[in-house]
Amino acid sequence: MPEPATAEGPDVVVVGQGYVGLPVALRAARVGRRVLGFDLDKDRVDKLRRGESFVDDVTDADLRTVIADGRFRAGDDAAELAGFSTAVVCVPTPLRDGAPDLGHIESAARLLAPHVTPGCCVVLESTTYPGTTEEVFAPILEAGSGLRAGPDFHLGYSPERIDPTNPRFGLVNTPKIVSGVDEASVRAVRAFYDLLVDETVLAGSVREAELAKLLENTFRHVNIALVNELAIYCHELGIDVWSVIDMAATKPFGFMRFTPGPGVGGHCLPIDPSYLSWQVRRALGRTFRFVEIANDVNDNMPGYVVARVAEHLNRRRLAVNGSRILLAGLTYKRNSGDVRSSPAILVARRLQALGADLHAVDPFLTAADVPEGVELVPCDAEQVAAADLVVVLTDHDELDWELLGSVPEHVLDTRNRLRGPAVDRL
Ligand code: SAJ
Repeated sequence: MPEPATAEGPDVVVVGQGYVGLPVALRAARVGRRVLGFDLDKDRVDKLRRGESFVDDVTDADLRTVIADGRFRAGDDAAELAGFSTAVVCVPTPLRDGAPDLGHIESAARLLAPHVTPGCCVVLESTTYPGTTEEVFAPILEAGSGLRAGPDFHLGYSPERIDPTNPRFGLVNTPKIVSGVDEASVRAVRAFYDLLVDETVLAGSVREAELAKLLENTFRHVNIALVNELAIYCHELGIDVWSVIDMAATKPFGFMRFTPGPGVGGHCLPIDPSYLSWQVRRALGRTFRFVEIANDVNDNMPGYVVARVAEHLNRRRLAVNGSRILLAGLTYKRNSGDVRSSPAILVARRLQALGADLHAVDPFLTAADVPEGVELVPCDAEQVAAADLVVVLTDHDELDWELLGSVPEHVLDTRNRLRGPAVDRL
């Protein structure tokens, strides 16, 4: 698709065009800004230039509209960053050997620094530990521009809250926390997002904004670990943990439902809480025990599921070794095609190591996505009948649940998707 020429350079640049950056770039273009979606991944940039989206919440049509309007273009040449009035950085913040890896943030700062001009505004959105914006990101911008964050250019932090495939909440209708290193920066950051979203919420400081995001995900991680550990004990006590959670959830206040599962995957929960515990350990020499315990419990769940598989087969005088097991769902969560840190993949690998004959059904995946030796098969009667055991790991809505549950005494369900007394559940 030919790229319409844009008369001038971008006034907004968004560095990082993934599930966070692309929606931000598209929204800025939609509200009339001239936007450059910048990414170092040339293949990703080529797809965007062709009007092809690779992000759940952005359609090809969304993309082609703003390209045709001349409001959005994708680029991978740092020279194209020149001239921005607002830069938003939405790059990954993974862990490396258990510690925060700020390499992408530092790289983005180095790319932007030569193009930082007096009065411009730079915002970091990537999830990170308190202090990153002012102690890591700002010094690189200042060194590369000769300008000072605050007095010369505006700088702030606004945590991303994108929940891919969420049918109710998206960028526009999710309150956006904003912050700045000084009053003028607060005004500039807030003014930018006030154009993009329904509601901005002012944090008392940049560090508060950074920590608020970590709290959001640590809260989930800890509470998921709570119900995971409860599930283990309920199984041994002969109590139905799913029914217990349903009962507790009838309380209209002071309780929030979380459910057990095969572990915690994705791009957020396995990582963000460890940014917090790492910072507490580094800054205070203390152990953030809740995070450490939650990591331990959640990391243990794939192994626990494998133990339950062995226990289930053993009751039928079958060994894992040589048993034909059909895994239902391999991605990290329902209705997502993302396998990053998926606990289901860890379960598959462990069962494989024990000699199981593994087949899997997952409508979101291709054979290339699944571990070698695991055969991706259609969800059909032949596959279910041939399986010694069906293990539900990720309960995608579009799987044939009536078929998967057609032999309930041959099912271990880790997501409480299948009903009936014969089904074995976490
Ligand atoms: N999980 C459970 N039990 C639960 C909830 C989740 O086992 O009760 C598992 C999921 O299966 C998955 C992992 O935890 O493997 C993470 O699930 P998640 O629902 O937290 O989904 P994520 O990782 O996509 O988290 C995102 C986060 N969004 C951002 O960081 C912007 C999180 O803050 C959102 O609250 C979450 O989506 C959401 O609510 O869906």
